[in-house]
Amino acid sequence: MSITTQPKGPKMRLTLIALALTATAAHANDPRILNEAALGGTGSTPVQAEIWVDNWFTLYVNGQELHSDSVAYKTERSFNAERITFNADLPMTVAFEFRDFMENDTGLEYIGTRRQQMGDGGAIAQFINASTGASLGVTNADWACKVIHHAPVQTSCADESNPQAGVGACAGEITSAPDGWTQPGFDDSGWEAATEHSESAVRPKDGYDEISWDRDAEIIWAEDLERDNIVLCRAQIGG
Ligand SMILES: [Ca+2]
Ligand SMILES: [Ca+2]
Repeated sequence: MSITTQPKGPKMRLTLIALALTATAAHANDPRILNEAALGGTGSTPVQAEIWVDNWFTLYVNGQELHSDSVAYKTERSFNAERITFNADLPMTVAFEFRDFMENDTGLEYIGTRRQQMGDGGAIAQFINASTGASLGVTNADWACKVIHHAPVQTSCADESNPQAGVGACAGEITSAPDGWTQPGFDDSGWEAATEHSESAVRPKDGYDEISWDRDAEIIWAEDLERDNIVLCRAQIGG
């Protein structure tokens, strides 16, 4: 009776390389990581937008709702990138509603668990002419933003054993979006400039690395990554 030993070395390495390639391909094709959609629409310029948001967004173009993050807002750890194409007339007004995940108006997540925390946001987007590849605009401090959900008012809320929305440290500053805020003619002169945040502060994950970001594209949010939970940001680009 003989014992046959499996050949090791090159064959094993090839198997590992094949497995790694398979895993990479599966990752890139996973719509939960990078969702691609052709939206059509009217307008004279074909546009491609690439967007990554922690955790969720809706995009309006020239006052019309165009697209929402394909991974539902309430999905835990819903990190993913979106690559969409559509037609638009330039210059175009792009307006995002960005949302950081929260379980309720305390602004907290994982409430009642050891992971109870405020959670943090962050968003980056770039727009190109899909025919020529020319950049139309990227997120940066030139964008104007308005916070419509800020909570909790004091960070100590995150340490409470039974945090109650609207009570004490867990109160919030919550308003509705201003009428017409997505429209090209809306006056955003009273809004704040977007705050640019570093990769090390935001720690962008799933989907972010699938995109080749323009070196000028910045991760934006309002000033407070943790307590500014719903942020409206807009800009006129492609002019
Ligand atoms: Ca988050
Ligand atoms: Ca938050």
